[in-house]
Amino acid sequence: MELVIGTKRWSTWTLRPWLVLKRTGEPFTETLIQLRQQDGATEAAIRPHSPSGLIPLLKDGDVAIWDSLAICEYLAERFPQAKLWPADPAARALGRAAAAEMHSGFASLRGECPMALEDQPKSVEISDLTQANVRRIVRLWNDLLTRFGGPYLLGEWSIADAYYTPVATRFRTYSIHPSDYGDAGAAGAYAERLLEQPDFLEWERAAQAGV
Ligand SMILES: N[C@@H](CCC(=O)N[C@@H](CS)C(=O)NCC(=O)O)C(=O)O
Repeated sequence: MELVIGTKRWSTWTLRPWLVLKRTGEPFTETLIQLRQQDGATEAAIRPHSPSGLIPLLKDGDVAIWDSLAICEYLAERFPQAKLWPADPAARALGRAAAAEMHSGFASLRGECPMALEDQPKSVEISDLTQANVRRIVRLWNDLLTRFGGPYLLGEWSIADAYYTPVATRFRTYSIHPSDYGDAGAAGAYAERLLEQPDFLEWERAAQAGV
């Protein structure tokens, strides 16, 4: 398999399926596209790979999948032994709802606080809309951590945790403390846990080396 990814410092959408693919334990190659190049160079680099002009893109034999969530679902079906979703249908549905809410939502947080793994933590003023996004995420994390008992959203690590790992990096970079948004500690500890995962640390090391 080949996963087309973007600059590791900034690319949240390619980090997510990369984390999921790592969990399968299957061999894969990475093709790295430099994001934010001038004069359409990034678009030109992506086009030969992706019909949508966006990455990530997973190539597996003659199949090419061009969306992060579709890639994760494909991997969950292709490698059931990796248990990327829980066996229980209700837990799986809640995990899918959490991942889908991230995939289609939180535009204010995403726009105002882009992932920047090269940056030291800094204090920034965030808008009311972004604060509302953070409040909702903290609530969602708390609800699932309480329901399934942690340490991850559905108990065991799943695709839902891959979806929120970039959020944990944003909380760290922009000094957003879940305790300021109604968290008694579980959501903050969860965010730290995501950032301690060996696969994430591998990605982060590459990002901090300038990739
Ligand atoms: N909803 C898409 C979003 C993909 C996306 O926005 N990818 C960014 C990179 S993180 C991209 O390809 N940007 C193109 C560009 O920067 O020219 C997904 O989940 O795969």
